[in-house]
Amino acid sequence: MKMGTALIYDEEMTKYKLLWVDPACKIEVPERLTVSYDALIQNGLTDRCVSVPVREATDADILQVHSEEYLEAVKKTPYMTLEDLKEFTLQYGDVYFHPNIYHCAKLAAGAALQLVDSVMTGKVRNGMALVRPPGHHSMRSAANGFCVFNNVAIAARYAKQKYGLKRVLIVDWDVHHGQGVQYCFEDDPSVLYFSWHRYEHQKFWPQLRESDYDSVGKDKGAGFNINVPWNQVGMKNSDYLSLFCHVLLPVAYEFCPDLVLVCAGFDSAIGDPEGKMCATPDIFAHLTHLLMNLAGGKLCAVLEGGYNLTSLPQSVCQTVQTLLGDPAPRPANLDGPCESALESLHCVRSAHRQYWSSLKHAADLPTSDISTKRIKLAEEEEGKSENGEEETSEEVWPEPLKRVPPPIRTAVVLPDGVTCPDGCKRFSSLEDPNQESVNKLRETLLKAEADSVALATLSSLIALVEKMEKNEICNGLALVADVSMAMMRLVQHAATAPHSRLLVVCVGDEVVPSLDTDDGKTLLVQFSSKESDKQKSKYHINVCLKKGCSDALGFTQAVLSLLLPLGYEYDPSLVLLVRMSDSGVCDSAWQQLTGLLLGLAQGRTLVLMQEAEKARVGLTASSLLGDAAPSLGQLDAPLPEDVEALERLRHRLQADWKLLQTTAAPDTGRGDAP
Ligand code: X5A
Ligand code: ZN
Repeated sequence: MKMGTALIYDEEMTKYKLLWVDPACKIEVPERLTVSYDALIQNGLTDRCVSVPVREATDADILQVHSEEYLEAVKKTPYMTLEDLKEFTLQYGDVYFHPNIYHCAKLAAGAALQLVDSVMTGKVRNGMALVRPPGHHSMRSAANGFCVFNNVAIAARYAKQKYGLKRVLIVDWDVHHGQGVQYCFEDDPSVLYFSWHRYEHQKFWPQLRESDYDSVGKDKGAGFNINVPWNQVGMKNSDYLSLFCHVLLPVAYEFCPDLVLVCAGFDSAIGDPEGKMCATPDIFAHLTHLLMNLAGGKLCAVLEGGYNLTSLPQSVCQTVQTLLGDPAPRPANLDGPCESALESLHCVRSAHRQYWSSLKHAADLPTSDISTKRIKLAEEEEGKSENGEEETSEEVWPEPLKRVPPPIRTAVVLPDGVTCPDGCKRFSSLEDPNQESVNKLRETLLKAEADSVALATLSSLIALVEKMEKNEICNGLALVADVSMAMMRLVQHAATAPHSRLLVVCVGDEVVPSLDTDDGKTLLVQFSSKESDKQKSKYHINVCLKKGCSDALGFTQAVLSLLLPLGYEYDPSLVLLVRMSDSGVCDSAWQQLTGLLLGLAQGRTLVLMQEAEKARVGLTASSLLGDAAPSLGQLDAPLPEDVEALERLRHRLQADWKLLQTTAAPDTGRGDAP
């Protein structure tokens, strides 16, 4: 099933540049593209992608978003003198023209359309277009912020029209607000636009009132525009992940897009002179991964900004390598979100809770009035002296490690008679000549095992886990007679390894034998429909859903806003996913869970299932192999009790797990409910 990744690039788009002195524009250089493409070559990624040629967007394509007057005006720029170009440029903000930019702008928009075509026709699963000029600031009748035509907005209109798509999600992770995209779809409920951006209470370019969290869309489009203002610089990986887990992903799954477009700007990465943020390039592997199971995996990333010529190519590589299906690296040093990020998160959730069932129980707005703060800060700014240009220390960060996927992606331990799914490797410890450690473990751990078949299975599991730890196998799947017992044995085994951190995710009501988890070497999260009586520890969490795991959306929301943040903060070295025979989980939700968990522990997930569930082997293996999970479909809102219970559980666990926080201190409002 796994299809390829398109890469669209054409050197022609490096053939325009700033021809005069303009400090605001000097960072938008042709090298942005060449260093990115060279890095892809260096990492062997271009060879792994399907190279798709660019084309020029037609007038008709461009007119889907831009006015005729504007298009006609831009058409004249190739024939202008330098003086005329300068003059023409002056009517717009922070942009420059060049005799060749119109040609490049047509190619940039056309590249986005070629990408949409490649994905929608099934030629590839996903892809990225490396383009200049960028697009998300350009408006119906105006160039702006280095952008001439709005590449992604044009692509969204095109996708809707040509392929009859009902819903398109646009994720704008560029550090600037794509106001052009917002204006284009403001009243359109078929396009959900999410943007986070450096804002600093309206002090940062483009300094628009309508970039704030309270611009939620208009008329029928109310709720379909999500702005996350960053009011401080220096946002880190945990701030970005927190926004994904607690705003974007819950809403995106509820929206259920047919296609995901990414305004993929990398000026939100560390070292960027515009963004001044501190998120490391590897975070883009996770942001990409987290979007790759929406829309059946149909994702098109189109380059926007990114001006640090070191972090830009690193971030591009992280994105493309993830699109290709390689496991993401373990995210470096995650802590909780900072206070300012929490305040933004809190405001956005609160502004959108009337539109999205997953946010329905978000807390009220913080009592400190954020808009008052904005006005006050704006006034303060007026009185300030002009020489306020703060000096910037050069940011340094380690180069991301090469991501070398294990030679074997998915190994399966199956009873005789169950066929091995395509693409997987049947695994048995008996075939392994080098089983000293297994034999030793067998003696110490498995003495109690009377049943020889069970014994063979358990030693295979332990051997498999060891190969996963040694990076010889990425992930695995096993059918076992007794899932609880296999789980216990693996937990005991993990406890003996020095650096092991095991995340155990149990799906179903079966009683889990109580594990000694207090040393932090194991984090156990169980999803069930049974309220648990005993007080669990920080490392033993029971997520109770009234409808159990059979409510696909309710269950997925719990995965997104509880399990993922816990998982990211815990940072396991291995994930054990246990499917109990009474789980009741539907196939698409199960595949979503499996796919999402692969973002943790470098994709090292071992799935345990009861033998009777052999009918689920194929689809589980497909998820482990990296196929996109099928989308859940547009579903009814989860049970309000379940959403509320989840909110309460999150609130209770917040003290121990900072990534579960969704409100700024001091905590007020309904989040406080017992
Ligand atoms: C695409 C993009 C930034 C413009 C900044 C102007 N534009 N100060 O990142
Ligand atoms: Zn930008």
